[in-house]
Amino acid sequence: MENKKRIYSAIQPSGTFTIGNYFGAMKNWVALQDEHDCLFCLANMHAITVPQEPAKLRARTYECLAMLMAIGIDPEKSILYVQSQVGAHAELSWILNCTAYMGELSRMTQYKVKSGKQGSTIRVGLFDYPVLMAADILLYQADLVPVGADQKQHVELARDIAERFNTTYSPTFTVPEPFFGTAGRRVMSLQDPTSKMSKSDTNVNGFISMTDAPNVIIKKFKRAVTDSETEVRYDPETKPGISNLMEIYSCATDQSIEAIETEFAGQGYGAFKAAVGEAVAEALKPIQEKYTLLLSDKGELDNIMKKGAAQASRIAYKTLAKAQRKVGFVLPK
Ligand code: ATP
Ligand code: LTN
Repeated sequence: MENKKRIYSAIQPSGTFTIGNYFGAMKNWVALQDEHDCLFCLANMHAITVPQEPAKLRARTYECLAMLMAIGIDPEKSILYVQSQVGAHAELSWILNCTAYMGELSRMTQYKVKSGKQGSTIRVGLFDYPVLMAADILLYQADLVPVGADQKQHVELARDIAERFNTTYSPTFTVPEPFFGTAGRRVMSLQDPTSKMSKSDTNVNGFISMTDAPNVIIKKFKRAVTDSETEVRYDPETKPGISNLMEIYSCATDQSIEAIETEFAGQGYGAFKAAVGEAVAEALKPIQEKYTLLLSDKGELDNIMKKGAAQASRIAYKTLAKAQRKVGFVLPK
């Protein structure tokens, strides 16, 4: 019990989760729950770094909570909570803002990509987002942070901030390590296999949402962009589209890439795309059934949030007080 590693991860309730989120991040979380001390957070404070409709953000917070439970996150085993319900995140962020450098934040790829699209109305929060993320992780003294490949740079920044703080004052924070699952580290868009599948993509054919109906899933895979060859062969460099579909099929069926190449040898893309669509629809079916049931009881979801926030607060405020003391704040006596 004492030696269990602490795991921390979070996901933004900024849209309906996709199979990219599921295979790249959330599915790994489920497997980690039994062996580790886990905290999972719905990062709604991160979500407002880009404009959100308040009513939608509120509704999605419930939906995302229900989805996390539907895929197997068990609030009896893990601490599952909503970020804005634990005030320590905002408070530690401020202290870490006074530790982080403008230069290192300016180098974050995600900021460069997202800000490029927004021009002068870009929010300060979007620039500062990696500091809030560092606060999330460091508040809980996390050892491991399971994320998709796109978040690696942010976890590395959290390490740098932790090390700098520890050196400037004295050891305060555990220095976290990023942690990647094996398959599905980066699920790509079905319409542009060189960019990642994203829940906020304006082209709905680019992603498979966790709540898409089976016929929609099958249709989206049929339309997936591939190359002009016909051979089902894994080669992300020259065949990114088909390789992406092979990874998705591998995640949905737990088969190896080699086994898939053998299974579909000589069959062409049409049959393979249909098989991927069916496998994904099949894998999502039991999750969708649980999700509908969980979402029908908002009162119970409120109770789960409340319990999670209380559990998370106990850990977070202890770390916050430690950091406040280190920087020279007088704590209320
Ligand atoms: P948005 O479109 O709003 O930027 P997103 O779909 O990229 O969102 P996030 O909320 O930023 O998702 O990410 C949640 C988790 O899912 C992170 O750990 C991230 O690394 C992972 N993730 C997101 N998209 C993918 C993907 N296409 N492949 C693998 N992992 C992913
Ligand atoms: N920024 C992440 C979500 C996130 C997170 C975190 C992940 C917020 N805080 C702490 C790991 C640890 C994202 O958008 N994927």
